[in-house]
Amino acid sequence: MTKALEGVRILDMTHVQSGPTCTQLLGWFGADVIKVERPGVGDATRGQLRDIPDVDSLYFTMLNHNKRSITLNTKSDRGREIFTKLVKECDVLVENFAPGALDRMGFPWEVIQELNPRMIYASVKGFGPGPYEDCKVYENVAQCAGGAASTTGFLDGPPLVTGAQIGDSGTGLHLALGIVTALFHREKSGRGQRVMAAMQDGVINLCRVKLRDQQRLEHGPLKEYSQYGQKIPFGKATPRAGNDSGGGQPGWILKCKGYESDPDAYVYFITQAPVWKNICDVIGKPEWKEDPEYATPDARLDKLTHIFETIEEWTKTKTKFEVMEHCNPLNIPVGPILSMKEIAEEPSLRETGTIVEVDHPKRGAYLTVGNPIKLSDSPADVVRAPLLGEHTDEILKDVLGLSEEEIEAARSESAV
Ligand code: CAO
Repeated sequence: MTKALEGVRILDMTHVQSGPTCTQLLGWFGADVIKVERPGVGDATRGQLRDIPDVDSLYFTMLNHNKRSITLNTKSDRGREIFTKLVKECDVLVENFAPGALDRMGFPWEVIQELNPRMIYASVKGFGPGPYEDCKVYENVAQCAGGAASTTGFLDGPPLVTGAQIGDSGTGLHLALGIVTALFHREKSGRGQRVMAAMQDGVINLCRVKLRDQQRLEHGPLKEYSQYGQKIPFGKATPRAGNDSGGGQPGWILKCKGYESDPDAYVYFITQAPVWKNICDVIGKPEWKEDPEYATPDARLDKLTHIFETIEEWTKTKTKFEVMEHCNPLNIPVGPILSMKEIAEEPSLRETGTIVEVDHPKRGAYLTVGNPIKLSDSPADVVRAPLLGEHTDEILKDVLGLSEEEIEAARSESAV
């Protein structure tokens, strides 16, 4: 069975997290991803957060599956020559260097376009054009500058960053969509184009509902936020909402049986309006079904804290999985707070290929996250990340047609 992106060749100049998540996705869809790394150094993450001495870190291996690695010094003359050939042979160039790095190497967009008019040149940068365009950016900077941190956390605490890597992996996803869209466009136009995804923009996109609330604030308090019922006045900006649901159906995180010793014995509970009567029955409050103080969503808005405290009295008598068992048949939307340990051990996630065990020649078996996007006719096989320069000779020979002598010359000049 052919893969969706088979035949598409990616010149992967990415490093750290945002860019590599993008090219890993393209690799899962079947593209030939050629990861270019500095000789002897490679992607900095190979050596970061190592759990086993002298073995590529999980940080690197979990972000670089389904790629081939070539080492190439793109700042040497011979290296630039080889890189120029690669530009001509590839369909997409992806990079997430600090602003201007590729220009300084001698490959601005204009040069790339001239070398290969069909080339799609895709970049992640921290910020788009404007006052911060020259800044280097990491995950948490993007979360802060994109509005996520100011709206995450509890009302009486400082801004909080989230564990979900919305700045890096989130922007990698955005960029991947931009690339396949540009590939689709190229089918009609015959030309490549420049694709840009700024991490700040990606986070703002994911925080869209918070900009919604910012504008709603001008017309009165945000009644679905717990602080409304707690009679805490709203300020000028969208506040931190704790565990409030963020949608039209109020929700909160509630303690379950064992919470005293298990930090993850909690459940997310949504008081969805259409199943309110079922909720009243299950928590032992049938009188709330007809009580005008509780019977309608509007009447409940100023009592959410009390309502969730009452529901919690019930959830505390059950494990998070028992809460699921009781609520799911009644169509009450609830979700267990799963620890990473529970996720790693969950059999159904192994079966769908969302959690995959991979074998690595130096580290042995490790777990990774497979492709979360499932295509029926193009299933993703997860292939271990390459060792540094593992495919240098193979790529120089098969993709560029270099002879043994030419490869040896490049090696003697430390270009590869
Ligand atoms: N051969 C020769 N030189 C190479 C090379 C190669 N194969 N690959 C990279 N280099 C050079 C680059 O040209 C650059 O050199 P100059 O500074 O002289 O132009 C240098 O290596 C390092 O690039 P960098 O500045 O991008 O790396 P950094 O570690 O200092 O910064 C980061 C890292 C992530 C802050 C920065 O790349 C960045 O802001 N990227 C854009 C935003 C982004 O993607 N951030 C998310 C990263 S994941 O958290």
